[in-house]
Amino acid sequence: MNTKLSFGSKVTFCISLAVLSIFFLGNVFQTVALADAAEPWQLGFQDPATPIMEGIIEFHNNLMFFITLIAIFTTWVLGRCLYMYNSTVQKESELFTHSTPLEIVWTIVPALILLVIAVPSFALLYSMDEMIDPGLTLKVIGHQWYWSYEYSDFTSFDESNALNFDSYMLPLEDLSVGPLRLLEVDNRVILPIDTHIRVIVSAADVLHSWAVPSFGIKVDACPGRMNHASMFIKREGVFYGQCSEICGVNHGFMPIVVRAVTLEQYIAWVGKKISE
Ligand SMILES: [Cu+2]
Repeated sequence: MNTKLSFGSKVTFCISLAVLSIFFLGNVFQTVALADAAEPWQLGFQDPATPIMEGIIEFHNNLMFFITLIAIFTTWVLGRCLYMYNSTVQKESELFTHSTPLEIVWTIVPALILLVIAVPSFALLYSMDEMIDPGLTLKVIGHQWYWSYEYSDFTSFDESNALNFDSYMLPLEDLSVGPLRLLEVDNRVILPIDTHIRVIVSAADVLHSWAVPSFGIKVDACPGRMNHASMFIKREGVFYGQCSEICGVNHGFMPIVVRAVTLEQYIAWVGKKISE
């Protein structure tokens, strides 16, 4: 084989470059969401608001490194094979059929890559399951087709007034300029920042899923079963999510809106709510 760059090498090089650029496009041209909500043609993640979501994005970026390397390498190998195993290029067949050193290499290397990936993956997985001494509990119940929320920690002094409410999507005719279509609700969930929060999720009728991308939270709401998750919101803001389990005709119309406020504002809100 001559050392000059052959036509096949150029083709495989171009294909590798194309694959590489596709992988990079997804990361470089990340769209910046105006609110903490999904936006049309969004390619990247929404800005994280919890340490868990930060971890998820970090892990995603780590994986992208390996994925890019593997994609380029396998595309190159495939391209070379397609080109070289061709009677016009190679008249005479090579005689070897096995290569023990090569087989050892292509077993060990992927195993090592998996090992390198597994360590941060498990660390993240277990940290997501961790329940760190929650300061308050939010109970989320999915209904066809709205969410209801209970703040089980709070009742009025005579226990006649509990803090719970339903949260419906704002219909189109009630929307003014500003609120997001199909994402805004009549009653937002109010939660404090810098507090360990336990979220308990269940459903009253069919499967739903309570998901807020900026929090890195997606918990299935199963009838007759309590699922839980913990979160720690790091910044104030309004965070949008949607039901993420096909649950019937209005599945797309049961959004989630969480407003994260300071602890003082939160306490004031709770006081106002239970005295209503
Ligand atoms: Cu649902």
